[in-house]
Amino acid sequence: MVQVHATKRRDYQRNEFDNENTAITQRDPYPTRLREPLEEPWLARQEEVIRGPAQGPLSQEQLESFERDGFLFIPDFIDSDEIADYTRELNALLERDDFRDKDFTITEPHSDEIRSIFAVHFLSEKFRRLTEDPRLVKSVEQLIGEDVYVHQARINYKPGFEGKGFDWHSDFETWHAEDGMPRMNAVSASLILTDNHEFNGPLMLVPGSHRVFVPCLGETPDDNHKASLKKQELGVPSREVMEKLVAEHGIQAPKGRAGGLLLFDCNTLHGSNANMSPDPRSNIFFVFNRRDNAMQAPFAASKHRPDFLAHTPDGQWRS
Ligand code: 6CS
Ligand code: FE
Repeated sequence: MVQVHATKRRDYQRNEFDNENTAITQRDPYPTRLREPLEEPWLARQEEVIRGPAQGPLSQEQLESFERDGFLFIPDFIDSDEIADYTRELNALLERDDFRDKDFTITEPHSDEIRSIFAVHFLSEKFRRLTEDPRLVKSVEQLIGEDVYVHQARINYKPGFEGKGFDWHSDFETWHAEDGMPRMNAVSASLILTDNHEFNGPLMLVPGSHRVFVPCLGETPDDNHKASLKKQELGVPSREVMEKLVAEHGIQAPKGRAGGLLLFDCNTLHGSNANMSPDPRSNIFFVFNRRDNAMQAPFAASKHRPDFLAHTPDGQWRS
């Protein structure tokens, strides 16, 4: 158990909850959104990285690669007919004028180009069926264990020239702080529908960073998601910590043809550059969580984010 220095305990205990829904003395192994830094630059991850059955679509070598790096790129996961089919469905959602001014549709910071549409498995039967595809679900279950559900789904549509980047972050840090995800038992599956090359803002990841939790500074303001989904400025590691982790692990940006699948651990640090190329970078992004890791009270925010961002195991959602 990491000792939190007495001088910091006040801040650390700030994450304790004294409302009737949450144990008074809930201890949080992953304190974040602090008023001042802890002594340590990061804390140790407490959960195993791989928690599922060895048998399934992923080979032993692929499992070892995910365990080591915190991510795994699988080329040609779906074929060209499926790519065309899902691309048509993605564009059909992008063209829905009635979605444009809804809260689940996020536009770019300085234009009304659509950047993301959330809860797409509730908006599209085709995408809902994709979340049940055994090639995907069985792979995910080998990583986080069986009995999973979709915690979050989105289309990331990084338009040519306009698509802005995402600052370095751990998804788990946000999901823990603002949605109440207790443990690191979730994995993101990003199905790339356009070629991801070096110029259209491919995802960059710090291999091995999934093994440490980086507490971030800055208390969570109400409705933080309204800004963070456009440009995340809170819940991002300090440059000093990023320098240390990148010096130790480097940066990798899996690139590949449309149809590839990128699986990455909920806590692997990642970000992406702006898309300065003419080519869009579109992907479908499903986050699978273990049912026994369903959301609790937020660990570092005053209230939950809207339910298009964090679903419950059997939850329904209406646009
Ligand atoms: O806040 C979230 O839930 C989303 N934000 C980012 C930058 N990545 C993960 C997630 O989709
Ligand atoms: Fe992210």
